[in-house]
Amino acid sequence: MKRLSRAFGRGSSEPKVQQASTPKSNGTLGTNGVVNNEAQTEPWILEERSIDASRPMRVVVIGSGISGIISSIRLRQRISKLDLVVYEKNADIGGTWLENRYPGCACDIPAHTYQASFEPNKEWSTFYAAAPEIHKYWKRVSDKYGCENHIKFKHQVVGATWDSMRSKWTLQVKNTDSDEIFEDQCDVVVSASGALNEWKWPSIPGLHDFKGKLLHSASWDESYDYSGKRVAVIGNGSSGIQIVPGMLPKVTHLDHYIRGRTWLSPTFAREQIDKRNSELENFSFTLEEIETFKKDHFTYQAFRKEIEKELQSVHGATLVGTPEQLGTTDFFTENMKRRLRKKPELVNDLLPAFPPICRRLTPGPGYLEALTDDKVDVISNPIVKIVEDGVVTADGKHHPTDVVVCATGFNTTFTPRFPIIGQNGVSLADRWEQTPENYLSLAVDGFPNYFICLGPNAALGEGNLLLLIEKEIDYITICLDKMQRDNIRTINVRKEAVERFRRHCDQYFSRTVFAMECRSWYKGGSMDGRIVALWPGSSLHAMKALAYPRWEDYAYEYVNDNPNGWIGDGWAEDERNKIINVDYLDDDQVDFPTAVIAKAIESAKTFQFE
Ligand code: N01
Repeated sequence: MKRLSRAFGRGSSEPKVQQASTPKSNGTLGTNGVVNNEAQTEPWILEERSIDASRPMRVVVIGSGISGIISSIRLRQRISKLDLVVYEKNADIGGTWLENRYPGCACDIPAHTYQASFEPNKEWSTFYAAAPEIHKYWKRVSDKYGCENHIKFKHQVVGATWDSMRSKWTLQVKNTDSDEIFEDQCDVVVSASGALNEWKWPSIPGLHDFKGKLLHSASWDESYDYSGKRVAVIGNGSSGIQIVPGMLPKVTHLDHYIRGRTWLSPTFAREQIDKRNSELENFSFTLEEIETFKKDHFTYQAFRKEIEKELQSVHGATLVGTPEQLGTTDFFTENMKRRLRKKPELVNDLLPAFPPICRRLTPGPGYLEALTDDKVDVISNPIVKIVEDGVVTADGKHHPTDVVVCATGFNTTFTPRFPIIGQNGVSLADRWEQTPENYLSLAVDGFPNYFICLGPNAALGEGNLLLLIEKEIDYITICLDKMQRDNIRTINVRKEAVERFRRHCDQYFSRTVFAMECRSWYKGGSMDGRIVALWPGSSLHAMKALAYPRWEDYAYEYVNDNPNGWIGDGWAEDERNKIINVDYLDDDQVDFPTAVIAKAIESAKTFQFE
C-alpha cells in the first residue's frame, strides 16, 4: 500500500490556496459533463481547510473554584488547539472552599456526592467533610491534572468587552500584587467565578460602632481566638446553621439571632450512616473499611451510588401538592421535635409556616442539638441596633457580647462584579437590572462566546450540584467543539430562546414550594420575588437538558463569513499530513451492535415454527 501511495505521488497533492468568498469564475458542468467556461460568476465558498482542522482557540476561564478546575480539565481533554488561561484572584485554587473558613464550615451533603464524577475519593474522613478537607481534595485533583500550569493566581479580571470587529473578548486583568492592569484577548470567556462569593455586611444600624470583634462567615479571621467569649451569631441560613454548633464548644455563651424561621431536614443518607453504626452525622470510615474501598473500587462505587440515589430522590417534594411534598411537613416536624426534645419550648419558635424546601434545605448536623444547649439563647425578637458592647432587640433588651458574627449571606443579585460589555455596548449589569435573564443558566443573548458556570438559575433546591456543574461544563465544551468543527467565529444565543427560558422558569416555579412565602436567596433575598437562582427541575433533569445543545437556539457567524467552511476542501487533516489513520477499525472504536445480537438471540429463543 505504501508503495502504491508513493507510486501515486501523494506528496504532490498539496492544495492550492484560494481565498474563500473571492468571486471566481469556477465554470459549471454542462449536461455532457464538460466544464462550461462561460459560466456566471459565483462567490467561491470552498474553504481551503481540512474538514477536521480545528481552528486555534484562546479561552479564558475566570476563577479556579470547582467550576474553574473542572473547566480547565475538560477543555484540555476535549478541545484541540486550545490556548487556555485561568485567571484567579486568590493565591490558591478552591474558591468557596478556600475562602469560607468559619468554624463548622463543611459540606452539608455527603461528601461522596460532592466530588467530581471522575475522581471518586475513597478516603473522606467524615460523611460531611469539612472545608479544609474539601479544599485538599480539589487541590489534589488540580495537581493531578496539571491545572496550575494554566492558572494565573492573584490575577483578577476587572473588565470584559466584546470587540465585534475582531470577534474577540478584550479583558482587563489586574495583577493584585502590583496593581498593574493589563489587557488580554480571547475568543471565548468561561465565567466560573461563582454566585456566592461577594459577601456583604448586613444593614443593621450601629453594626460598625461595635467595639468587640466583628466577623462575617465568608471572611473569617482564623487568627482570632474566640475561646471563652460571649458571642452573637446573626442568621440561620446554611452558614449560621453550621457556625452555631461549630463555635459552641469553645464559647461561654452564644446568642443566636433568628429573623426568619427555617426547616431542618432529617439527615441525608441516614440509613447509610446507620448501617455503618456511626454516631450521629459525623461519620468516619474505619481504617479497615478504607482499605477495602481502596482494594475494591466496585464496593466503593456501590456505596457511592446508594448515597447518590438517596440524594436524587427528593425532587417530588419540591412540587406543591404531590404526596411527597405533603408528607414532608409532618416528617420534618417530627424530626425537629425529636432533635429539640431537651428544650421543647423552642419548637414553637422555630417551626416555619411555609413548607420545607422553600428555603435551602440543610440537615444542619448538630445545629438543633446545639440550640438546646444551656449556653445558647435563641432570640427571635428583631435586632434594632448594635451598640459598642452588644445587641439591642425590639423589646428594648440589651444583650452584651464580645463577638458579633454575621452569618448573613452574600450579594445574590447576580450583577456582574466587574463591567461586562457585550454587543452594541450593552452592559450585562444593565441587561440584568430587572432580572438576570439567561438561557439554561449559561448564556445571554448579545454576549457572544460568553458562557457562565453556576450563573443565575443554576443552583439546586435538591439533588446533586456537582453533577449540574459537570454537565454545564460538558455543554460548554460541546459548543466549543462545534465552533472549531464548523469553523464558527461567534455563537450567540437567540433572544427568543432567552425569553422562552425565562417564561418557562416562571411557569415551572409557580407550581413549586420555592414560590411559597419565605425569604430566600433563591428569590434574591425577597419573600415573593422571581426565583432567579434555581434550575427549573431536578439535577437529573438538568443532566438530560444539557446533554445535547439545541443548535437552533443559537445564531452563528462563520470564519471568513463562510457558512460552507465546515466541509473544507476534501481532505481530512491527518490524511493531508500523510498520516493514514485507520484506527477506526480498532475494537475500542468500532460500535459493535451487541444489543441487537442479544435481541436476535432472545427472539430466536421465543420463535415458534407454525
Ligand atoms: O446565607 P443566607 P448563608 N438582620 O442568605 C439573615 C450556600 N452554603 O451564607 O432568613 C438579621 O442563606 C437571614 O435572615 P432571613 C448555600 O447555597 C452552602 O447562610 O433572610 N438577619 C438569613 O437567616 C446557602 O443557601 C453550604 O430573614 C439577617 C441569614 O442571615 C448559601 O450558601 C454551607 C440580616 C442569611 O442566610 C447562603 O447561605 C453554607 C439582618 N439585617 C452555605 N440579613 C454547604 O454546605 C440577613 N440575615 C454546601
